[in-house]
Amino acid sequence: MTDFFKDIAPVTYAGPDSTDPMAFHHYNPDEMLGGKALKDHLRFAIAYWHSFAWEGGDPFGGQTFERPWYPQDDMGRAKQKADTAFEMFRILGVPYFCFHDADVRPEGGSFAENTSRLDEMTDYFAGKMETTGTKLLWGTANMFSHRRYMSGASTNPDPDVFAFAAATVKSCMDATQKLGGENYVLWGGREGYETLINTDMGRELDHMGRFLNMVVDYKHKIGFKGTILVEPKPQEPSKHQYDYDAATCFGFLQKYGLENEVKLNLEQGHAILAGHSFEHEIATAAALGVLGSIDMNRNDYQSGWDTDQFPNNVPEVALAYYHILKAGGFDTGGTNFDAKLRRQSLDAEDLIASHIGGMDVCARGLKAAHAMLADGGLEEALEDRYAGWDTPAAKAMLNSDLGSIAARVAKDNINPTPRSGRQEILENYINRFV
Ligand code: XUL
Ligand code: CO
Repeated sequence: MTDFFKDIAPVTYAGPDSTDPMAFHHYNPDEMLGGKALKDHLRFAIAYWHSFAWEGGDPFGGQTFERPWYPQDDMGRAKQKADTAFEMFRILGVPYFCFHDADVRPEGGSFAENTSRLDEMTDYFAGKMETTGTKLLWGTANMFSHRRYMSGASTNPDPDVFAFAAATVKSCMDATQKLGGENYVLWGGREGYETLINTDMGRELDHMGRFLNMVVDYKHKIGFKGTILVEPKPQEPSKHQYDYDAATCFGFLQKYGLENEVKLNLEQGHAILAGHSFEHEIATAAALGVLGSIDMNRNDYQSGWDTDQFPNNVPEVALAYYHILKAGGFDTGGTNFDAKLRRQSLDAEDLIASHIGGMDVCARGLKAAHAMLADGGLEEALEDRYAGWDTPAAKAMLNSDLGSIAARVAKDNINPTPRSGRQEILENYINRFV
């Protein structure tokens, strides 16, 4: 036990009419929705990096938070940080967490020292996971903060950096496997370029493809049962990232023969940076068969940065879960709060309240999505809109050729009549549920 959260009691469900700011109003973990408990639909995870490792800095100023585990360069304080993290998981009743190696252990002087520190910390985690029941949604390697990665990890022009990155991913996959992680994530913040003037893009993509194949080979070698996930993002920190968005990632996976091995971890803020909506990215991944997991947050629409704020827009979240439910819900994936406090939110209470709000918004969105699907209004509209394709002539056309189609259009004098897309009517329909 730490005294960081002092007298903050475990958060319970108080219902929508409660005014208690430290209670859930919509997230009732055991409430059943379509034969499945809310907690099993949503599979919430807390991001270790934002809640415990990030110190409140922004590009114009450093640390604003004061935490008993700072400075984060000492193994004793790393354990104190872990004690606090597991305390928060317990208070919130969140079933999962996610971490990078660099979030949980201080940087060592060598790969060997990094690995032994990571091992020591994951042993420490294992004991805590055993007693609290908290599970690992995914593990990952931070291959973007240290200066060695400034020109990329697997895409670095220096093969020694490729080697260091490969060794690091191996150690992080081992750690994830040891803790029973359900997925392993690769986000390539530095896998891209600052300028094309000094970049051999074709070579870098080939190296990244080879690297990911090695990750998949290693997964099979160690019998890791989880899913390998790539997380798309168009830019920031790199000017351009190769894993730009879901569609770009799918093209990359296909080129390197990995489309049946690797799925996507989609993040709302990254979708916005790519000029998409979150539901666009989810629907794209679902259509391509690579929907894996989500990082839930929101961006400030005016700032143009990846501000990683906690979600608070129910209609947006509802459409995201609508597409997730339509695709059959999560398998190994879940809802990871890749979200951080604002740098003025200094208090322990802020850490808890931010997650309460995020979990409530997700629960409301999920319930709205489920109600829409149960009502079936959008599905009926879709069926009606595409009904013409159910006719034998339309089906046959897809197996025919331009010449025969042209002959049929001329012979039958086919002259299409435009029909309304009924967008406003459907938007009004959705508003009944959110
Ligand atoms: C960065 C981001 C990362 C990944 C994991 O924008 O989303 O935190 O989720 O490396
Ligand atoms: Co993320």
